[in-house]
Parts: sequence; C-alpha cells; structure tokens
Amino acid sequence: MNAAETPFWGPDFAELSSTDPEIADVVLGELDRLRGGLQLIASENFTSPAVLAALGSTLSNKYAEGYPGRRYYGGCQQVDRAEELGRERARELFGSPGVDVHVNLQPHSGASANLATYAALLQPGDTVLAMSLPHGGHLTHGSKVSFSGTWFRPVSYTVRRDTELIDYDEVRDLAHTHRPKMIIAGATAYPRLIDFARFREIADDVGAWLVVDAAHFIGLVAGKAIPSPVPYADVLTFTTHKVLRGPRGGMIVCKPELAQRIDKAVFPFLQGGPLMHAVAAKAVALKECLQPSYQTYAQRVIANAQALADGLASEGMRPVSGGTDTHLALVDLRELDVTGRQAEERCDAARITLNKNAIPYDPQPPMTASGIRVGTPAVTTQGMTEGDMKEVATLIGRAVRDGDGSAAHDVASAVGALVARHPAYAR
Ligand code: DSN
Repeated sequence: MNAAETPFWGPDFAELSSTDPEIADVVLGELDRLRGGLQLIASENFTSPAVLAALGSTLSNKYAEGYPGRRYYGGCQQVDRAEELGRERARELFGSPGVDVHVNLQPHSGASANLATYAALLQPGDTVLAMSLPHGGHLTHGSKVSFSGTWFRPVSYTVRRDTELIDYDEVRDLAHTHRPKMIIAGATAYPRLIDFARFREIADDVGAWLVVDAAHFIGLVAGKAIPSPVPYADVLTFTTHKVLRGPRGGMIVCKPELAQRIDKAVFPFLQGGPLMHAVAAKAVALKECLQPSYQTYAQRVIANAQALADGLASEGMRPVSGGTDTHLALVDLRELDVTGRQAEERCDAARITLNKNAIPYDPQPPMTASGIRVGTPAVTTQGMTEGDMKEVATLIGRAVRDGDGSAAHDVASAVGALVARHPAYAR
C-alpha cells in the first residue's frame, strides 16, 4: 500500500460535526470571526491550508522522544524525515555562506524555547539583562511572575523618554555594573529595528551570552525585509506563528557549537515527546518562507504597518517612537482621552481585533494601559495594501472615539465590506 493507492486520510469536518457538534460549532464560529473582522493583533497571522493539513494529520499520534536517527521509540522513519526537512529548510533560511547554524524545531512555544535557552546557558541565580516588560519586553525576560524573574536575577533596560528607542548607553552601563551571564535583545511591543551589532559589542565587553528573542520579527528576517541577527547572536529563540505564518509553536536557532547544550535542554531536560504534527507543519511553513513570494509578503507587511501608523497619527493617535520599521505600531491614545482598554473594547464591538498595550512610562496599570498595539501580518496575508490601511486607520479612529457605542454598527458594516473585498480563507 502506498499513498498513490490510498486516498489521503486527513481532517474531515463532517466527522467532527457528527461526533462533536458543539466543538464543530466553535471551529465554524472562529472561522466566521476570522473572516468577518479585521485581525490586527501583531502576533497573529492566517497560516496556510498546507500548514493546517500537516497539523491535522496522523503525525499527531507519534511518540518520537529524541532527535532524528536517535529516538526512544520505533516507527519514527516518517517523522524523522519531517524533522530533517524542517532543519534543512531553517538552515537554508537563516544561515548564510560562512554562517552555519544549528536548528531545534521541538519547543512547544516561545516561552518553552526561552526556558530551554536559560537552562542551556545558565545556572539558577545567574544574572540576566533584558528589556523591561512595561517598555516592550516579555514575561520570560525577567518578570517576577515567570520563571525568569524568580529562578534568575533579572536586570532590566528601558527605552529613552525622549526618543522611545532602546537606550543602548543604559544597556552598556547596566552590563558593566551587573556583569550579566546572558543579555536578551528582542521585544513584543517595540516597533523599531534593534542594533544587534551594538548588543554583541556590549555582550563581548562583559563576557555574556547574547540571546535574541526574535519571535516578533523573525518572519521579516526570513523574508529578507530587515537585517538578520544571526551573525551576532549566540542563540535565537522565536515562535513560528507570527509573521513567519507557521503553526503555533517555538523554535531555536543557535551557533553550531551550542547544538548539544540546546538540544539536551529542550529534550530531555524540559520536554518529553515532541509534537511531530507541529514539527511537520513548521517544516511546511519554512518551505513557504523560502519562496520568492514570501519576500514580497514580508516587505508588504512593513509597508502596511507604516501606512497604518501614519493613518492612526492622522486620527490623533500618536505612534510611539514616531512610527515603525516593522510589522507593528504601538500607539499612544492619551490625546483622545481614551485608555487602551476602552479602545480594545470599542474596536471589538466594531469587529476590529487588537490589543491594549502599555506604552513606555505608562501612567496606567497594564490592564488599563494608555495604548494599543496593531500589527499587519494577517491583513497583509489576506491581500490588503497601503490604501486599505488608510481605511483601516479611519475605522479604528471612529471606533476608538465611539464612547456611547452609537457608531459600532456602522463601523462593523464598513469592516465587513472591507474584508469582503479581501477574504481570509476564501472558499
Ligand atoms: N503573546 C505574544 C504577543 O502577543 O506578543 C508574545 O509572546
């Protein structure tokens, strides 16, 4: 029996509908939500049907603890091929002539990839210098509510008040004072390019590892739309579901000499059986990223984010740092006297999905926040362009100013008309 003789056995929605109509209804409801509104969360995207097919495959059944060729279970021939293909594609995508990299496709998430990196390079109690969470960092960069701030000693750098750009002088001074064992560059709400050469210089000055948490922008690197941190970083961690447009999951790319430390930290130190359907789906996404059309996509994501930031500025919403070089804009709403939370709720009522976000030196607590974060990975996947971003900005402006909810219906209708011209997951 082979695939040519046997019809593919894959996701079957009719089967789900008859076995579990309630969950089938959730799946359809979510598809309607995605199709019917504007998806502007900077960390989300619409992954391809090919990626979804690999995710919904029988590879989900397989135990494969270990790595290709060295597993603790039999029957791993096919999943070995998937993981090898993914590794090769990632090496092609992120390596370059003279810069070889090692790849680990198994982290279940970005937080798991970061935890594995801490485990590979540090001992509990070691000092880590990373971006402050309220200035755009991540929970795993030293927050007290995560392992990073309780098992390690965090020191945080910030952005400057005047420019809202990373204060590299402060990074250098903190590094010299605290002698961290690891420095993390990377953020979740920083719209500008990061100077990786400067971070490398500072890390070398104090003998620290340089880890780049590239989760947000790795897709732009893969699309060659922004400079790569690979030549500078000891380790790169990232998620595969943001601009990169793969399945939900994590990944690590590191210098070849750290391969064993990273692999052992992921398995067996932290994780057990890898999610082989997700590993295969990561391989599919990496293949998609190698196509020339993906490079065009990555450039359009940035052009759209810049057009959206400009449009929001015209609506009286100030882009933090004056604009963006990436896929996201962080927007200060204080001039409109609206909080981030109110803006998120008002946009939600108009079928515009985005998130409240702290701005640097925010006077509000995080659950209220003075800003919103918007990103263009998903709307660009559905084919929107800079002209559409002007309309999106106007619609956000109308929704954010809609204190009594009277405009929500009209804005939602306009959103419906706009997304109908660029359908997501078109039939
Ligand atoms: N939760 C992700 C984001 O939205 O940026 C980061 O992990």
